[in-house]
Amino acid sequence: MEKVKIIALKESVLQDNDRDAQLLRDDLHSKGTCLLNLMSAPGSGKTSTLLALNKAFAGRLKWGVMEADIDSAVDANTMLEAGVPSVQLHTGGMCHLDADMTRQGIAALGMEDAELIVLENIGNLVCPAEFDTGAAINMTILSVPEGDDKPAKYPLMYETCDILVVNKIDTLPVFDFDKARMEKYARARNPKIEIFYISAKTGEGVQELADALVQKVKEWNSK
Ligand SMILES: Nc1nc2c(ncn2[C@@H]2O[C@H](COP(=O)(O)OP(=O)(O)OP(=O)(O)O)[C@@H](O)[C@H]2O)c(=O)[nH]1
Ligand SMILES: [Mg+2]
Repeated sequence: MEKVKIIALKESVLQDNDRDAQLLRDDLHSKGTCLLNLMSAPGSGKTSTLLALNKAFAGRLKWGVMEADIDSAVDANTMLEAGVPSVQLHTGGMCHLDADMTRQGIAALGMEDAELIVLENIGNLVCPAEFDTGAAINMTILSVPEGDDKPAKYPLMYETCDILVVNKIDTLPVFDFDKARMEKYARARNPKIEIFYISAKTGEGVQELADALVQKVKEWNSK
């Protein structure tokens, strides 16, 4: 098995993260690379969704993944085994990545020709939403077992994101998850948020999400 590269990120010395994030976004854009920041609570299905997307992309995108965690190399190994170039980033206990940490990860991934780089951020609904990573697309996952009230309780996450993926819809029959209520809360925070319903387990809805992402990435890179 290919040995996964583990990078211990250094804390950023830059104070102005927003400015640094914009520099990174511009730099990636000039190279034709779209960065997608994927955020959610632990266990919502970030890695499972990336695996499902890999199949649904069907080779249409040259892409790689940065897996950020406090510890372990589980997620990067999972993606590598699926044939997706990946590195594991360790944040030294921090609950989010900022733009400079993201830049270190991109350098370690070493994919100058990537059309899409996904940052699987630390599982957390609060801290990651507070830091611009330089991503062109911010995407969050809410899984059905977490409950339909999360957009009301963690508003910044939904305000920050362009795309909301509701995952684990195969479990809808056993949870009291009210889609209309969830959408009302989410759109109250962010009227423009795009919502996709998927099951990373059964594959339902994944093709629609993959097609939308391919289109957004190509649009961003050719802008
Ligand atoms: N029933 C069901 N289970 C799912 C689905 N997607 C993921 N899971 C399960 O949910 C658990 C967590 O999935 P992960 O993909 O590891 O979640 P994650 O968000 O990457 O987790 P962290 O990286 O630890 O934050 C695993 O046991 C998955 O098999 C789904 O669509 N339906
Ligand atoms: Mg994961």
